[in-house]
Amino acid sequence: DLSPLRRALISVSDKTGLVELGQKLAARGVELLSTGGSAKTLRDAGLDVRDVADVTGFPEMMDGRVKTLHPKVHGGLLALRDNKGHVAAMEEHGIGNIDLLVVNLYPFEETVAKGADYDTCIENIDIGGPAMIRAAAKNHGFVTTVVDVEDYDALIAELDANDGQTTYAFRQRLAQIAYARTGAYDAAVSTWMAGALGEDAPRRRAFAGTIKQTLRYGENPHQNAAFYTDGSERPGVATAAQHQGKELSYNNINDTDAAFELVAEFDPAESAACAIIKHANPCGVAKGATLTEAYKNAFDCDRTSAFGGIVALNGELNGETAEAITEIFTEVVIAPSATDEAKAIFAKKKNLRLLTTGALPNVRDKGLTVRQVAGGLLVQDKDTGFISMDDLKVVTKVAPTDEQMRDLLFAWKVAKHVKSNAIVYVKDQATVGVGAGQMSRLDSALIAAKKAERMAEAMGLPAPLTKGSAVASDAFFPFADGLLEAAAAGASCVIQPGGSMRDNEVIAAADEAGLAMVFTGMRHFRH
Ligand code: 93A
Repeated sequence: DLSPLRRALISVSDKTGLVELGQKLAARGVELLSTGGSAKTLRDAGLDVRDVADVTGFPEMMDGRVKTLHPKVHGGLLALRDNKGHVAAMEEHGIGNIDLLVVNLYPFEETVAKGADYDTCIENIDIGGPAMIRAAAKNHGFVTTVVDVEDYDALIAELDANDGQTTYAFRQRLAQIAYARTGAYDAAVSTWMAGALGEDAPRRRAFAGTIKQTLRYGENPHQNAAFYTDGSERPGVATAAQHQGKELSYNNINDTDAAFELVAEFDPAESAACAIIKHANPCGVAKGATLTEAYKNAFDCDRTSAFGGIVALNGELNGETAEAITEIFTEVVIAPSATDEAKAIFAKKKNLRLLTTGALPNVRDKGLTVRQVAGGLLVQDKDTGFISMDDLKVVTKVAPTDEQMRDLLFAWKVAKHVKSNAIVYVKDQATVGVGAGQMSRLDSALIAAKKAERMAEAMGLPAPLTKGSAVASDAFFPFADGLLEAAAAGASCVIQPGGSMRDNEVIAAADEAGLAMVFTGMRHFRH
């Protein structure tokens, strides 16, 4: 898989390191072809260089807009060296192999950053450079492509290590970098043009995805929005089939995703489960002997908020569950599949959207999350953190019973999907109070307990369901107050990461209140 390196084409805007690279290549007997400015720099350093114009038989023209766009260049980059037809074509048309391409592009991004005028930015859109880079990278079976000054040293090291040749693995890695560069380059051009167009900019922008749908609007009606797919096959809102109802909105898509990713935490082989989402937070999550029971238990956590919510199920939607869901207004239902009976029941509710995905996603699949901030992107691994019974450390005098342990682990799974600060009360495999998105952990504990009280009143229960519940906190309790609030609400056991400076105080408070508490050693912030 070694490829010899006899001829190089060098065409660079940034001349840093150019002479040294030229010298090292020349010393290895590599023939150098080059464009105007690059050729001059090399020649001035005393190197022997052949002009591309000499190869093509055409002068560089139109202010340099056309200099390398020629079959003698592109044929030399694209020809398969082991293909008889390609070799014959090269012979017939006098095309020579180009084994190495060194290009860095017109400094479009820098030109924009300097605040240059429109026409100057346009002139700095490189055409011939990306064309050559894409051609050479495509032919990485034979051709080495360098698009970055910072890779010159690696190229020389590679030639030194392989007697003047390059390995396939090396060329493939450089090809991948090459396409990252041309992709980012065109994305920069598109982003700049969108800025120039301002209000009139079409909603199609260059991102790492493919546009699936322009949306009616974004989070609010005055915001334009679009939905992009990233090409992954992950079962979920982007790949789901929609069976009925109007187009999903931006908020619907976001909430449906939150609902389905949460319900996928629960293995359908173990138990049916349901998650109901409002404003990206769960207002009810439950397991059940059947999906209908799971739905009803989830609904009972917060009947008020469930109105107009998004429902996700971890199994096939059947007629009975469909009937139960249609008792109140629901925006979207998402499930791996749905029976004909369920579809027929939903068909009568024209505002309800039904999505099926074919399967549940694997919540342990690695992936990235991306968030935009002013001037940049925040990219991180998806939170696939998982805790099992063996990871838990009992820190209190009393240990949780098996039943409490099951509720604690359930609460912990839900807390991972609640915006921080998250406090989740669980009783009998169903949430009974969810406190989300507060700036203080104490407030999340208070709000969740208050909601449980209101639900108890509405349902005519003698005491809120938080009595005897398990409570999860997505991050450690910095003080004992949040934990004491949970105890006051009737919680009997606690799951939290631990790791606070005041862990001892918090553990002492738990012991005093007779609570059982376990530490996970892992937190689940979600903002
Ligand atoms: O205007 S271009 O898009 N037309 C071309 O045919 C072409 N070929 C190479 N720009 C072109 N280039 C670019 O010229 C290279 O990508 C490189 O950035 C620059 C090097 O020019 P010089 O060697 O004349 O300084």
